[in-house]
Amino acid sequence: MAAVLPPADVLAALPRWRAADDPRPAIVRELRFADFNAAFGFMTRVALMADKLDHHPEWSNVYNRVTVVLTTHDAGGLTDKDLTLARFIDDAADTTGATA
Ligand code: H2B
Repeated sequence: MAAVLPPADVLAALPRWRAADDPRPAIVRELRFADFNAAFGFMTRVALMADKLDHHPEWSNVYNRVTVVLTTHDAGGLTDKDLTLARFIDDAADTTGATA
């Protein structure tokens, strides 16, 4: 199983993420896109990668806004898997024109 990382280390490596309001060690990023089409395009990219990595986000979407929470359920904390998916999400957000 992946090793649990200190949340402060994970957050230091991911400037666009913050600690989630959650009893578990978890990180969150709130994104905004031009419209629903862009938001769903972003989610589609992330969904395909998440399934490939076997590491899935907890997320919600309202029109052009997407909130993503990452944590590793199996490990009970943050791991390299969250770092990897968060970095992919940051890249996908840039590519899809996220404004926040
Ligand atoms: N996603 C997340 N975020 N954490 C997990 O521990 C996890 C997952 N485990 N996706 C995977 C699926 C697991 O349950 C399967 C059985 O490997």
